[in-house]
Amino acid sequence: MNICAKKFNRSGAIKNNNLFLIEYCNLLKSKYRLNKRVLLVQIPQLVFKSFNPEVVKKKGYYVFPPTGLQYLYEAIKKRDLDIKILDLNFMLLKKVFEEDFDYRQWIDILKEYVDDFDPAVIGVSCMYDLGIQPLMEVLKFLRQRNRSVIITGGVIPTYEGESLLEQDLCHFVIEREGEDRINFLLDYLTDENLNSDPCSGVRFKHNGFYCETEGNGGEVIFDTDLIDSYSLVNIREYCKYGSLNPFSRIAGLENSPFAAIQMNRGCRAMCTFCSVRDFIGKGVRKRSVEKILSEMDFLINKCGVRHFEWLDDDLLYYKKEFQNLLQKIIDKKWEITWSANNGLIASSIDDEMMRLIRDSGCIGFKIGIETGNVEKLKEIKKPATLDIFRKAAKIFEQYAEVFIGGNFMLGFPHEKFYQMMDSFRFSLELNLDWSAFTTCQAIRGATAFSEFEDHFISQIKSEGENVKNFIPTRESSKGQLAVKKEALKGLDVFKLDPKCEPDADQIKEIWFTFNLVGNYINNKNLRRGGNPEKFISWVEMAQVAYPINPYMSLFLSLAYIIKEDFQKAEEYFQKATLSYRTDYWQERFAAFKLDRLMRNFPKNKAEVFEKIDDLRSFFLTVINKHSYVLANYSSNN
Ligand code: B12
Ligand code: SF4
Repeated sequence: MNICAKKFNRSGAIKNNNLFLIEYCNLLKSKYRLNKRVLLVQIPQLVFKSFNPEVVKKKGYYVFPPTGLQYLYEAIKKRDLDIKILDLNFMLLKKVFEEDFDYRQWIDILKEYVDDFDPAVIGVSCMYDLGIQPLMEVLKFLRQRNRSVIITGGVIPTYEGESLLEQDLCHFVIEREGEDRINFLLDYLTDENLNSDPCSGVRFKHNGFYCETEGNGGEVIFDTDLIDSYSLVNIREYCKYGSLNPFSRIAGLENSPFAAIQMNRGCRAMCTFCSVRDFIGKGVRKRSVEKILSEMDFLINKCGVRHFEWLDDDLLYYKKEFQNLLQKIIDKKWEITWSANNGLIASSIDDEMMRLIRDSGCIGFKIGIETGNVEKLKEIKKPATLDIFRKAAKIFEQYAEVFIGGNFMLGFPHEKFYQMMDSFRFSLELNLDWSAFTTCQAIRGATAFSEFEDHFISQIKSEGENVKNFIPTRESSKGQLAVKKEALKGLDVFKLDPKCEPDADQIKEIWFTFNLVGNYINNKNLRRGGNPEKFISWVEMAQVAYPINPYMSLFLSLAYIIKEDFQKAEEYFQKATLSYRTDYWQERFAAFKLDRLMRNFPKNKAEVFEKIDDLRSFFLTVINKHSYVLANYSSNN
């Protein structure tokens, strides 16, 4: 069998004979006297720096089931092993929710679990930068405990494997998709050799050498269902302690279970700021419609699931199959809802697709737009043009029941202010239900950030201390921005030099202004003919994560006046009044003329429209004035 290992590190140490894998596994086997117990661990998905137990009580944190680990379980369940999944994120939220547990002691949950189960092999998953801190804490604890073989996988270990091995934080790093690789490794780590195909991408350090196995690329034939794995994941309970995103809360099923589901792996595109192509490989692999339907059937009829969230990066790629799936969902009359917050590709949406999307229970989705600047759109290799988005937005107008948001990013490498303004103006033009602006984050494996190696190394060295959130106000538990004094704020951001490249602090202020003006003052659902229900359901759900944000309360109050629910309107007005008393919010409200609105608060629907119209025309005048200046720069014009 061709099992060889090759050099993979930058420092030049080489071992290119895969017998070292066998040698290393034998060494570990004798050292740890391996039993048959395997534990797969999902780390917390929350940011401890801004953790707020009150938000837990309102189910404001993410509680995604450990889908990646469930796929691993399905791949290795045929082995003679006793396998368990520990979702530390779920356990932590549950304990805080039920027992007033001190969240800082979360590692104790793991301690207790491993002491009890005493697994021989522990696999730990980490999917993004914000997980670096908990990942390091988990690995340090497990290595100090020194009773198990530690394997780590997912996005961060894939790109930071060398560093994790160098610090002796684990025995193996498994890169990219894990199913085939973990089977290949278990052939040598356990006494049961199932002759799995050798795969590349299993890394380890042996006798001072960094080794990586060789074999096939580990691209998984992706057509399994996750039914058995749900015996290890109590999906019924997830909805009690958090949410997947505002959609899972909007579904209006307070205590009905939700689940995550996947049809395809990979994406047709290769956007420069995204790592999907590098991580999953070229092309898109799909699961059969039958497998997906049987998984859904099980989740609906055996676990009571009422809402599904698609995890796909390119859900619409297999258009015919997806439409077939949607039609079958309609025929089954399951009366479920679904959403796709991760984003759909606009060019695949036509009228027929939208009809099926709506009729099969979709309550909402996002489309990836990222930028409204023509040159940036080309530069980032987004598979779209502004006209494709315009065409899609036109179709969306006919499907007002579905909540449709656009994803935009601010602060691409070398992005100039006029390009950000193009995005903002385009978001106003498209007039979707929501424009989700986030700040661009350097992510591993994306070509746009190939020169960010030092930044990534510093994140690992600082054990995740300096990792920033992609929504700036999520960095503090009070939901407030902390930026340097010189950054222009409020309307002044429009005075920025069009050619300047705003720094990180300035981008946060631009984000604040775009979000407030675009999604609140200019929201189409707060205008005549709009649907205030949509605004209310989205913002009420989003507010769970920002309980003391006064502008959310203020605009919710206005939306309830439009709905003529004056009691609710008053409640939100009081809430806004209470939290707006701080210097921080008074300054912010004054900057957007919201203080005046608070003082002369509208009493009825007509007054709300009138006052919001006034505000809107004031802001549009400011924006248009600057658009005139920007016209000299932007290739959009
Ligand atoms: C659901 C999701 C989340 C969930 C949490 C998921 C989790 N389990 O932790 C939430 C909503 C919290 C989340 C948040 C973020 N996410 Co996210 N998220 C996803 C999403 C859509 C699905 C993940 C998933 O379940 N995939 C399906 C399973 C089957 O695949 P998998 O998890 O990759 O698992 C496989 C392998 O990774 C590997 N593996 C994983 N773990 C382990 C462990 C071991 C031991 C082994 C051997 C193998 C292994 O084997 C698995 C089976 O093949 C992915 C995109 C995608 N489609 O995958 C993005 C993705 C992971 N997120 C990403 C990012 C950037 C984020 C954010 C930082 C920002 C953002 N813009 O979304 C935030 C920050 C979170 C925060 N706390 O504020 C990026 C990561 C890219 C990168 N290079 O860093 C991705 C890839 C999206 C993208 N296209 O850019 N996310
Ligand atoms: S379309 Fe989305 S998932 Fe696909 S490469 Fe671009 S950003 Fe990534």
